[in-house]
Amino acid sequence: MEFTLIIGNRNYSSWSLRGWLVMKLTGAAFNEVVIPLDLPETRNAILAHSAAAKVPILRYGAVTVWDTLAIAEYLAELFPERRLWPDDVEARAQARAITSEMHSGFMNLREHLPMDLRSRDLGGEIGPGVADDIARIVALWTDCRRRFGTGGPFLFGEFCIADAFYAPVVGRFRTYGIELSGEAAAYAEAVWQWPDMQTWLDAANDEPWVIDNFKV
Ligand SMILES: N[C@@H](CCC(=O)N[C@@H](CS)C(=O)NCC(=O)O)C(=O)O
Repeated sequence: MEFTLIIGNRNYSSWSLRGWLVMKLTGAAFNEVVIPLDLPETRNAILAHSAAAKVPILRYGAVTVWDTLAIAEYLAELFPERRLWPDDVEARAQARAITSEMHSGFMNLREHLPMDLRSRDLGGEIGPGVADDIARIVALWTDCRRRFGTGGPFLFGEFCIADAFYAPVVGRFRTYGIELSGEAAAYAEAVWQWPDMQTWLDAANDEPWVIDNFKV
């Protein structure tokens, strides 16, 4: 059986980036199917794989898993030896909490600073809601690094699902010129330099599609 991950454009699809980084953490080979977003044929192309009409989607034999958090949990169960969540129960609870917070929150950031990995100086609107989201994320990163990050440069030491979920935020901070300092700056740099992130960024740079004002 083979894994197939269906994703959107690498430059714009933040959920696809998260799912893909988690898939890479498993070390398993997988096929990638890219469906360009925001085109007249996009919806039907995604519907051919999942009635939820969103990417990413993971297929493995008879199993189809849609929604990034469900994909991450499924892969964590299939590959326990790869420790996709932190080993320590307290660290794991914190990792799940911040991953869930990303999955269901930060709506202002997502609305006003959409992911556009290869663009710079876009000057998105940093209103009070966006500023609150940024402050919350910086506080989370700093807290995780101080309490759980001794074993490496990531939130819980080694790169895990929580880092995959915040990787698009690292991209947004670059795109919109959000200045970071201290632990948050060092953490963002470590995520940016993560080899799988660099692979994704190179592919995003090479994509032909341009979408104005993509909002996810
Ligand atoms: N809650 C979903 C959100 C997925 C999502 O919103 N995906 C966007 C792309 S990043 C999408 O598929 N949009 C469909 C479209 O634009 O037609 C998840 O966690 O996977």
